[in-house]
Amino acid sequence: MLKLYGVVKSRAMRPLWLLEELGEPFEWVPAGPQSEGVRAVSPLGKVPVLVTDEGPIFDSVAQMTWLADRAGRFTHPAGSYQRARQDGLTNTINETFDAVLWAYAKHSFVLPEERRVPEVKESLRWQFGRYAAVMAELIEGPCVMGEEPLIPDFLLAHCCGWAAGLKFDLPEGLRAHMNAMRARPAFRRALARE
Ligand SMILES: N[C@@H](CCC(=O)N[C@@H](CS)C(=O)NCC(=O)O)C(=O)O
Repeated sequence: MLKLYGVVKSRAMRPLWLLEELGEPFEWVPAGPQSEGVRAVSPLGKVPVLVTDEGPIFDSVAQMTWLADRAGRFTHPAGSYQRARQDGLTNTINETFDAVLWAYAKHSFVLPEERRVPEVKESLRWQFGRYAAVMAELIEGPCVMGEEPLIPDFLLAHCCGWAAGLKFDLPEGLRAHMNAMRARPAFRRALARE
């Protein structure tokens, strides 16, 4: 059986949510970054780690992609033009949302205090605002690529929840998308995990 290591308040929420959407049986192993349990399955010590019969998979987007491809759900088929567009959106969200939020977190509390540059945070907040405005325009509606949610929808909704927690401004289009995604029963089930 699949085993997912992580904590709800981390990027582990992404594969956790997708597993709930898919109704796939899995074992949830609540374990924080750099904990002994996580380091036993990942040399990076980062969460999430998805342990499969064939070995561990690192990185939340790789895990979501693998789960979606296997199930043939929440994704366009690999090799299709639509999949290339989908991957373009996924990678763009990673680059413009995840990377900016992560840099903000690193300079807030992740890095050792003497390595933090708090001055960069205002610039990151500004960058996020610019990217958010563009992303809001890219949403075809109600989901990123039309009617049905795909991997970039889960990623975007997760990043927007993260941003909202940091009191970043979210354009109305992104807030509406996030709220609609978070109203899904699978999200509520994932959130209820310890
Ligand atoms: N790109 C990776 C990033 C994983 C990551 O940095 N996870 C954070 C928690 S959300 C972590 O484990 N941080 C601890 C560390 O960097 O040592 C993913 O999407 O899974």
